[in-house]
Amino acid sequence: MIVFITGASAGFGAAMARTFVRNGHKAILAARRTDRIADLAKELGDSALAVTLDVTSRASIDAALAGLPEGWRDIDVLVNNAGLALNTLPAHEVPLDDWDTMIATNCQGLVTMTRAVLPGMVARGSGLVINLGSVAGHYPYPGGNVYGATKAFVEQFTLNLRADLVGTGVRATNLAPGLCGGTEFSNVRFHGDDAAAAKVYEGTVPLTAEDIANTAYWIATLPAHINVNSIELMPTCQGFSPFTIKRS
Ligand code: NDP
Ligand code: 8X3
Repeated sequence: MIVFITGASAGFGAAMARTFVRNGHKAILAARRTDRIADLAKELGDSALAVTLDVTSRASIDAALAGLPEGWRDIDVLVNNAGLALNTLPAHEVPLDDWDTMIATNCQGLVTMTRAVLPGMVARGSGLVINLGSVAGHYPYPGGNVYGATKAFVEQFTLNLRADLVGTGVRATNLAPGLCGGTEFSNVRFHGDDAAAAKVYEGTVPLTAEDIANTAYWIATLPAHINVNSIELMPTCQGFSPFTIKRS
């Protein structure tokens, strides 16, 4: 299989690249930090290809795909993993730029990548798009405002892809993890405040990037007649809260 992974310079994406290559597949490692993906490609050898990509730029997506060398163009699996949360401030205080960046990356970038790769999959009569959703797209929480909304978008877009793709042989999955540690997700969310990021995982046994990579690999290696529409994972230590009721 040829697997195109956005956001392969860190976290889930890097773990997925290692998992797919270790199992004998080819991985295209895409992200903005060229040095990171180049190092990872070097570690993984001839079965990995580093491609600089900013998913918020249509020109960057077009250039990345047009520049794929012979033998790397027929993408079997697209993992739309590039994404981020910014901030946990309430809606009336959070900088609007943070919202814009999340929408541009998690929604606009994801749909643009998908639209660019899908025609080849449909023409070949097979393929899989795995989109990284989140529990934040299923359950509201304070400060989740636009991040959660982008992930709800990802889930509904994925299900609507399924509606369009029935009969084409192309599959689509929303992979929605809960609390997951060992990635840069919270460092990015707190704009580089590493102490605040570390606090998120204090006293927990979170999911790991390897757990998510193994799940993506399982989905991608299921028999062709099985489509996982949506899958939600949480660490055992994570649960649900009751409704908040503000009493006078
Ligand atoms: P990381 O911050 O560790 O990795 C995010 C990746 O996205 C990086 O490789 C980054 O690369 C890339 N990225 C960000 N913006 C862009 C862009 N504009 N163009 C290309 N690549 C970009 O996060 P995780 O691995 O934890 O998260 C991966 C995905 O999983 C995200 O979509 C996230 O929302 C989702 N998720 C994470 C959970 C968690 O708890 N960790 C739980 C549920 C979902 P670079 O900066 O080099 O471009
Ligand atoms: C990441 C999980 O709970 O921080 O998508 O929103 S959470």
